[in-house]
Amino acid sequence: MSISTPAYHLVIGLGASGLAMARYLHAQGKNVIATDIDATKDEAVDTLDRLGIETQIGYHDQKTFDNAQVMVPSPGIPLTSKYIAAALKKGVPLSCELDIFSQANTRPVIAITGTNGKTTTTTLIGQLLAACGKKPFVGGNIGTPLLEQLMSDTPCDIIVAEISSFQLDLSTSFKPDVALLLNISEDHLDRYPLFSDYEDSKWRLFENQTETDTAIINAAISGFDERLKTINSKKLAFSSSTAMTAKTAAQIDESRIRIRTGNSKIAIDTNICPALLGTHNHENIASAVLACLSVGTDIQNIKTGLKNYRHLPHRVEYVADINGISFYNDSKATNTDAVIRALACFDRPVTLILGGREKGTDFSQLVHAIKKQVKTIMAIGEAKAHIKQTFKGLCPVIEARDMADAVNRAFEEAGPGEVILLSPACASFDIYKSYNHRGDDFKSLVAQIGKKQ
Ligand code: UMA
Repeated sequence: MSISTPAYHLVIGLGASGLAMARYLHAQGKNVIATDIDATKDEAVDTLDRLGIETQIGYHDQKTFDNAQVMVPSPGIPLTSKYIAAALKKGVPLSCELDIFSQANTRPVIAITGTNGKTTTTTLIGQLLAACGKKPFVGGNIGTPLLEQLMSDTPCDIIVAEISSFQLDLSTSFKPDVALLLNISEDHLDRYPLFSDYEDSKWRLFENQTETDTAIINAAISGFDERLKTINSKKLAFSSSTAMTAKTAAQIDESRIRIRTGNSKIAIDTNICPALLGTHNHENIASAVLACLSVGTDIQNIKTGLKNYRHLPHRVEYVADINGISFYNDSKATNTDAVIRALACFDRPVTLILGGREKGTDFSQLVHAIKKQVKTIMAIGEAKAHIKQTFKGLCPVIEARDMADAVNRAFEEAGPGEVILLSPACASFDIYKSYNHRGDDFKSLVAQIGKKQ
């Protein structure tokens, strides 16, 4: 880069989000430089080369950061990155995918955040809106960057966006028409110094909303009443655990979800959607129905959509029954709260495969659920010694060599009528490329056992 380089946007990170940002900004006539610390980003570099976008790959150059007109980091890159922090000190401003999207988007947006269930709820809302005759674009943290919608010709009349705390940290102008906060529990404590920092980040989803917008919030979230006072939009609460109040728009009990909209009352059977088991999923259904009603869709079409819902893999996904033992893949459970929710789906003894790369995980939060339901723990990955140390007094903890060893030994340990559940409470990156990769490995190992029987 020479001194005479014209003003440029610096896109930092060339994963899904960064690549979409670089392509979009370039298409808008911006001068773009893209950088990624990883030298193996060949595919992304090829794409950008073809567009004539300059790349700096395998390193970050502080001068490139300091001289940028604007830095646009990918959500996975913390602002404490030494390059970003130094450039911020020099006054280089930030932008992000959410804000760039918000400036250009003209369609209504339903945004979903929460520690757990956001991908399920996002997918569910997408399917329910489609059942109501809408043409939703489903994207964001779920996998397809929101900017892809702006670059696409596919007909779309509403955006359904899964939003992470990392994305909210970077954004200043995101203003969803309907915003859902499903729950908040400990996660990402490797990135946030305090749990309250993570909580603050999640509540920022409502920051720019006005009275014409809608906020849909789980009333059981700690600090609910206080936080509500800071929100300007119309508030709809849902809950499976707190008593019904004037603010409650959906109340969930074992058999029914009761919805109040204006003067009308709607009851939905909790068994309406066989793929979504457990109270946490009934909360997801309640919030999704409220979101769809908020954008003017019809309850009969929503109910049809619920009956036909196709569930996502890797979320308490039924895999197989072999010799009376049921296998479930919950590889997406990368924190303790998700494991507690998964265990709550079963009333049978569970052999639990737990472990991977820790994210500041406090395993002791699992003690109660493990005492209640888990027969044996198969500990895997980097966390296995920590897991053994935490749970050895509660149930047998076997340190498995790898996933294959864990699955085979779990099959030896479990008996007919029992469950083998992969629900790791950890990230996958110690062994796998992603939670999908880990879940697929689990499923293929189960298939191998099935073939041998
Ligand atoms: N990188 C650098 N410099 C650094 C650090 C990283 O260049 O100092 C590079 C890496 O080499 C890599 C790129 O940055 O090439 C990765 O960026 P990223 O982590 O933001 O990943 P993306 O592929 O762009 O995916 C992101 C979201 N990832 C994260 O927030 C960590 C995806 O969510 C999201 O689907 C995607 O944008 C599209 O919006 C994933 C996720 O794990 C599923 N999210 C977390 C979660 O759900 O818990 C928040």
